[in-house]
Amino acid sequence: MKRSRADFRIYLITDRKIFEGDTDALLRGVEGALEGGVKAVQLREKDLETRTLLALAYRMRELTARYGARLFINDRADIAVAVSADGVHLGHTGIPVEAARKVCGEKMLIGRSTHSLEEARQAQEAGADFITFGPVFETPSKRPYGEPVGVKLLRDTTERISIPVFAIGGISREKVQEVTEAGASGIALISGILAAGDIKSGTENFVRTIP
Ligand code: TZP
Repeated sequence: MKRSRADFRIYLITDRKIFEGDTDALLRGVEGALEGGVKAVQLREKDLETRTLLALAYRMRELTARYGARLFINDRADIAVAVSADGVHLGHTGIPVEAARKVCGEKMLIGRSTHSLEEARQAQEAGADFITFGPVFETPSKRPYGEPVGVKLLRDTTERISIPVFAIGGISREKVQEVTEAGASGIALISGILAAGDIKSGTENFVRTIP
């Protein structure tokens, strides 16, 4: 694995829509994943109003801290700082990495979503600690994330990038070996964990595959 402060291998991303919008159910689902061994969670609830998101972020901070797991906040560097998250995860529409670094300081980690080698290079040059790269495969909710980039482009990217690359998009247990062989340091996923019938044992299966 590439040496980095982003030393986790499974990066769980939240989506409360899987729980019909119920944030208590989402927190229970995330707790199941933490019990199963997840060590990094990204709170990604883009459509929540700021105060509601902040309140959820505090609860997520308390929960992840109890399990010794990292917490990242999607896009909102201000909320990440306010709740003492471990980092922020930036998409395309949010503030650039350099600006987030000014807000968050050197201690916090910065992740960046990327979809091409060029974006991956830019994220690294701008000082991101790690990137997600994808969608590698078709995702259950394909549309918003664009066309799958495929394993070959993932490999081309990991070979040219020195920060950790987390493969994202349609990652199931069966795909883990393929993406790690292509150089991914870890996997980032929503439905593979949160849509499982038994989230804890589903997560344990992932942890066995990518410890
Ligand atoms: N970015 C690219 S694909 C994706 C994001 C947030 C969704 C991943 O969801 P799933 O259910 O793990 O395919």
